[in-house]
Amino acid sequence: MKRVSLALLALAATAPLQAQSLLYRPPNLGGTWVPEPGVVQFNFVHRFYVADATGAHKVTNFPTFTFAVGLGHDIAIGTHYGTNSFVVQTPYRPNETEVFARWRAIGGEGKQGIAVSVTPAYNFAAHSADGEVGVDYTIGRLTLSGAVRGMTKAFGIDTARAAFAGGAAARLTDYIAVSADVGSFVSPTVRAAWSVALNVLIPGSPHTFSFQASNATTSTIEGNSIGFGKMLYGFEFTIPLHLKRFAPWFHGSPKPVALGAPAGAAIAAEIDMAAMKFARETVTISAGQAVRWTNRDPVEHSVTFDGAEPGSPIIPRNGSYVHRFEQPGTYTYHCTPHPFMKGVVVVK
Ligand SMILES: [Cu+2]
Repeated sequence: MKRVSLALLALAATAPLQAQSLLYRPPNLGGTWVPEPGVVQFNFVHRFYVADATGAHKVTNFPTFTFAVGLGHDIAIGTHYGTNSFVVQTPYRPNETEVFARWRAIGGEGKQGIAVSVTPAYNFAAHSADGEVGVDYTIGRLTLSGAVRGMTKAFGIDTARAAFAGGAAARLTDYIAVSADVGSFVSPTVRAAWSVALNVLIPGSPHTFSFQASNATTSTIEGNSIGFGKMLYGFEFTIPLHLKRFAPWFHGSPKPVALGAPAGAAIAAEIDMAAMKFARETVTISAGQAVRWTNRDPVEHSVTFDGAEPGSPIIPRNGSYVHRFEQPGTYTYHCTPHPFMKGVVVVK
């Protein structure tokens, strides 16, 4: 029994983020990810090249924004918006908007084995009904990805087209992965798209970041399938926004919570935690007296002693924590979530 629970613990420790992660997908593949219900996924791809023919080092940028919302049941809806697109040339459309729905029919992000998703989409620049079937196969630290794409009117030209893409992401550690992909239309006259990336999970956060090189401009089904004439460099940043985080906007102040020593300890000093600081950096009390900290900030804080003295749990907004000091001494402390918040209690 114990062994089983230990194994479960180990699994939980290495379980992937419950958010779209670049550690499981190469840059030009949509992958099979679907945001959790109640999560808005905001991803930002930015690619550029520098033209220095005239010595002016003009930077040309190709940003694509992704917004997607998880609706539950492995379904999401979203949009890709590329502000500098070359997908539709006649008539030239500088911007490209694609709306999509995605249903993950099999598997889950970061889970071992096969995952399959279906992504119907509409590209407003091309006036084309587009779609993608994505397949991921994850085995250990390797994820292989493939996609079959179809468009009713690719590039705004009245021709139905198909494209294929394949790639892989290899996780070197729990925080770093390398990935690459190639995608191409079923047409020798259309340049294939490719990309390579170094992907990182930002420790202690739900964010992933990738440094990439590619010849594809916009991150849409069409944009990911056609190469531009130049090599672009850039990055992608993934930001899951948990809607419940915004609850303080809509609810009043939470009820006060009292943590720490039972009432009755003589409180000799009050310290507010406000504006990400301990309002009084040093207080002096006598042995046997107590200090009360009160969190006036909208974020959580803690009182964590640098020495052996036991400290507080996480103190929520409007929470207070009382600690009684039995022995004379100098007690330095900090806030665990914000280590730059520091204070001292001197006990005589
Ligand atoms: Cu803090």
